[in-house]
Amino acid sequence: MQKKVVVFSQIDSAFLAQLQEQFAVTVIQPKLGDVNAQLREAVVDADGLIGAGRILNEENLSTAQQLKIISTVSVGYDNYDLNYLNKKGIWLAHTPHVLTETTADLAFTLLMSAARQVPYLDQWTKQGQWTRTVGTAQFGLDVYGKTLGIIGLGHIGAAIARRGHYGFNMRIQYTGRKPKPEVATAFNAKFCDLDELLQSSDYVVLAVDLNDQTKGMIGAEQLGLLQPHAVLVNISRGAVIDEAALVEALKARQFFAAGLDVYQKEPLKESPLFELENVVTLPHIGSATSATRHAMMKLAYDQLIDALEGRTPRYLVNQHF
Ligand code: 8YV
Repeated sequence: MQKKVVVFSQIDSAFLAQLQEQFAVTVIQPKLGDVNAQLREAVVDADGLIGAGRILNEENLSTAQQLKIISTVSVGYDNYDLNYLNKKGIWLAHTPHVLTETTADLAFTLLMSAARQVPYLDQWTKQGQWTRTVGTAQFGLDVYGKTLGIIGLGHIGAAIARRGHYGFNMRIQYTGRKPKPEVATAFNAKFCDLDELLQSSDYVVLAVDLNDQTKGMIGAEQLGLLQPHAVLVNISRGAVIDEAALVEALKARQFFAAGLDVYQKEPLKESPLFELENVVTLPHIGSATSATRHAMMKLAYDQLIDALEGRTPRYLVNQHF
């Protein structure tokens, strides 16, 4: 019998067409209303799910009778209830590596943009405010040779460290669950605890997964440790920072600026952050280049097919039930 696949977010039309050639495909359509109700109905006889950006848990998966795999088009898997998937023996495959360099590029884009006030000065120039040579309000901060603190030296964190070390001659320090000498040695990176990192870095980049340990790890107290000239960049997940505390700290100009790609609630349609000049706000585009999104989609597609054809996908999050 033909297998059934549920596509739970917008995906590249060429991949969708390939899926439709081989499987019975249901595409979840937010325009048609209650997405969870659509999911509950669609997953009943589904063998595989593919997509990204949707919370999948007992509430919308409990009707599934024969679900083998969820293939997420993302490296992060905080949207999925792993305990539930493990209990049900449902595989979760994700897309590491293919987005590492692209996301590290974006971390540096935010770092540089915040340091040199790029969005503010772009607006300032376009508004015709450049009537004579710039003054101190338009000055930025040096990046070259400064201290870069990375929270989470995983693949993406290490790619950021490499850019800082080789490209900008930065001193690298990092924090995380444990020291990683096998990664850190190449960048001469020093392991330190979170407080020390916040107190002594010129640039702080958050590159951790979202989990119980990292949720809310940067609150008012931690923000208070940043140096007045520091720049904070978040390319991980919004919930790692207490956003209300961040807004207050930015309003009070406790540190120089922030560069954000992720937020507690996405999409970010309105926010006090929009009123602030010392924050650069991007719409969660860490991996969003054409080439990388294509590579992520291809990897997710291949892993879905692997599972449906009886092979074990390469990048399973929950291999052992
Ligand atoms: C995406 C990301 O959010 O891979 C991740 O974990 O945060 C981004 O690349 C997105 O889900 C891509 O589909």
